Amino acid sequence: MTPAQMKDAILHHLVYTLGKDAAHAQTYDWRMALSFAVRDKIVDRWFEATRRTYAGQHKRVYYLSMEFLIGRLLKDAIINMRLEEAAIDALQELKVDYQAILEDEPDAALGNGGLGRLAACFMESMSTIGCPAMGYGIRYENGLFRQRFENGRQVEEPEDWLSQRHAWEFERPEVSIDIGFGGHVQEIGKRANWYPSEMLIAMGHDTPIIGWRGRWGNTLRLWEARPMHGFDLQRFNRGDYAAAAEPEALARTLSRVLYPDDTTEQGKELRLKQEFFFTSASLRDILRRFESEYDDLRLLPKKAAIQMNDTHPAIAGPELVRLLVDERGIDFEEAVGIARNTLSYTNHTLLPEALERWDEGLMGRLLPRHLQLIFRINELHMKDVGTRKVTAVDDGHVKMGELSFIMAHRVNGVSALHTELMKSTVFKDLHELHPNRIVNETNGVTPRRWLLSCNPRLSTLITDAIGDDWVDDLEQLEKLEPHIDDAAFLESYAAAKRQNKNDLANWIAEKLEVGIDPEAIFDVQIKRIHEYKRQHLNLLETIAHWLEIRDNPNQGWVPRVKIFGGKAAPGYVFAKEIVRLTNDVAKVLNSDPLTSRYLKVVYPPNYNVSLAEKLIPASDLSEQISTAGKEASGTGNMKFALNGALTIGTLDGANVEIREHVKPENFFLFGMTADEVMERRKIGGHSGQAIAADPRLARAIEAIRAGRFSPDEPGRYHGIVDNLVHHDYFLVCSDFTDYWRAQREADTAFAAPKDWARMAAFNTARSGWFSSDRTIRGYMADVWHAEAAPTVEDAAG
Ligand code: OAK
Repeated sequence: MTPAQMKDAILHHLVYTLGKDAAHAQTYDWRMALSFAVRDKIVDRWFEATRRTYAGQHKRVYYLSMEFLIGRLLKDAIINMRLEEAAIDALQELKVDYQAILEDEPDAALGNGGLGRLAACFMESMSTIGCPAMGYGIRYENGLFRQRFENGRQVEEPEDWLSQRHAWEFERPEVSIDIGFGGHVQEIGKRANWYPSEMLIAMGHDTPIIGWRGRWGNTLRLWEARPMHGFDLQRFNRGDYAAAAEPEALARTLSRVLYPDDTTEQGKELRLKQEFFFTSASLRDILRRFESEYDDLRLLPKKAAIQMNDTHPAIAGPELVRLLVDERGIDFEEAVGIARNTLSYTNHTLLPEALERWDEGLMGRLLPRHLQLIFRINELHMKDVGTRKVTAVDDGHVKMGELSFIMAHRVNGVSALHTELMKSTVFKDLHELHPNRIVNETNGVTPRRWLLSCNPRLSTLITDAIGDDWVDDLEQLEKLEPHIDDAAFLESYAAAKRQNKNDLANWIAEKLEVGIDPEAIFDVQIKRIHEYKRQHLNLLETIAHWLEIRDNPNQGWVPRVKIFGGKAAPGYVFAKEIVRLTNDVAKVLNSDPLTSRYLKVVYPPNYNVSLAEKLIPASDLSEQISTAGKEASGTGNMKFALNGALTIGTLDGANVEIREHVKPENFFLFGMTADEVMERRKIGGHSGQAIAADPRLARAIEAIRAGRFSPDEPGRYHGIVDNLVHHDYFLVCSDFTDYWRAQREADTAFAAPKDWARMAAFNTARSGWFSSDRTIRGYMADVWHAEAAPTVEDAAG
């Protein structure tokens, strides 16, 4: 596509799709016009991919996920379609600011954190590889809340990404599926009829997901809840207007909001309804497609692989069995076999508070037939394995992890360490009964978004050095290794980072009115706020360091900017206190004339995918400091390493594998191992001991306790202090001393810029393995038994 053709296409959409005259068009109108122009190009390739999937009778992968944390789509689409030059030139001619257009797009924030972002990376990788796939989820009207700070405190505001027209989706009113809840069951022989008492409709909305070079395109189908019977005219005519609209409002509630809890289970009825709603709609859509092509349901596992992204879609097991037994007359045991061979399950956390358990009473009321089937599935499993030791139903609850395990032919962890911990802890008994079921598929990230698109300076440098094959074969980055010995290359590498840091410093000055020194170490911790992720460990080190600088302000300190980003779940009191403390610490430190040139703290509000794309390319140091054994994998850690930030981290999740790849000398390791953590917890008074042994830690805690960061309310953080001193389940105090040591090592290393640049470049060169393309190939081989289809030729740029 030439710039002139692009310009014509934009103007065409501006006038005929948006009904706007160029003279009056706003940024929004230009953005929509550009999006439609790009979308047109995508649609042809998307159709072609679908045609090929049908023609080749390829096995399809179905990724069921409650969350897809996509972020913005426009730039991603432009880059993958190789249309950037055309778009920039066309817009220049039209005198429209390209960057402003990109920034105008709201993030699609249909997820909380890691699990949702992983699903988005997987969708992009499956399209790049040419794996015929479809993502299924919920089209939340309100995505993850927007975060604002008011006097340092987090305030949540509703997110409304759909208040403007969404350029990337196609409404599919013809794909409307009835979903029932409640009611009663009538058993007739081996089958049953379920008569729900409440019905609503799931309507599909399709977003094309285009892969690199436009060689393949898959679909993300998101369900919107709609009422079965819209509006009650009788009531309206009687003048009861609110009641007339009630059924509609009630049904729509189901796809209204994303639950804002990351790795905590709330056990709410609406949540269970959301889970069943999207899972059932997806399965029935899958079966409808399958039955349009094949007439033998026993072929299902050969032609479809259904992945359950954590236990949120775990009702897929019993629902698929129900659809096969009650609606298609297949024998129960055979149905369980078909379902199991089709389904697989990914576990994303072992935190006890995250493991879903549904009250039997609630489940029986909402899904009476499913509860019956769960009991039968459970009995059958116990019979098959010859023991009653493990059970999916216990103590009046259905345990969704166990149910998922029993109903899946493969169960996977998301990093090597996490997978081993699954085998030895939560799924120990099940693993012993089914020793081949658990496999590891270490997470990955898409290099298109997380390097090519977000870091153009580094991308250009890489391409100049080794060509552009790295974009879809990220392990090619190893070819950079010989260049690392070249002083000129290293200088360019450092220059790219410096320019990214300058950009970020300017952005922070403008948005937060805080001046930061681009020569300082940019030390970044961005992720959900959670005790196990230990933002408070980072804060304690910050405070201790600040106090030490104050003791001796004229000793040449290595300047540092600590950057935090992340949201706390609205009901998670401790996490919200950490948010507030971070802001209070920032206020005191940034205005301290003795220290502020050496140490600043910035906490931009509303951390999201787009902000990550700004921060990561400008980072020097990546904070991956969770209590060992608690972070299943992490994926931010991979994005940082790829973009040349050095990690300061524990032996947790994928950090272990990152360290092996980038080599131990290019990684700041500290802290206890997962085994040591388990041992340490057994010691009564472990935190008191740690505090007594380290005066720096004692002084930092005392500063918080005495109200140095909350002079107007000295007791504000006594909750945090008490927790640290008396409980400290996540062993912040016990890891502090070693963390401090590693931080000082980072200072020393940063003071030798050439050595630092070499270590950073080595991180980039060795991060290729962390591409989600590699992860997807692993799933295709070990879990889905699916093959890539022959892809379409490259999109002409
Ligand atoms: C969210 C809700 C329930 C259960 C797990 C999560 C979740 O986001 N887990 C995260 O998944 C990521 C992707 O696998 C991992 O990288 C994170 O370590 C894990 O916390």
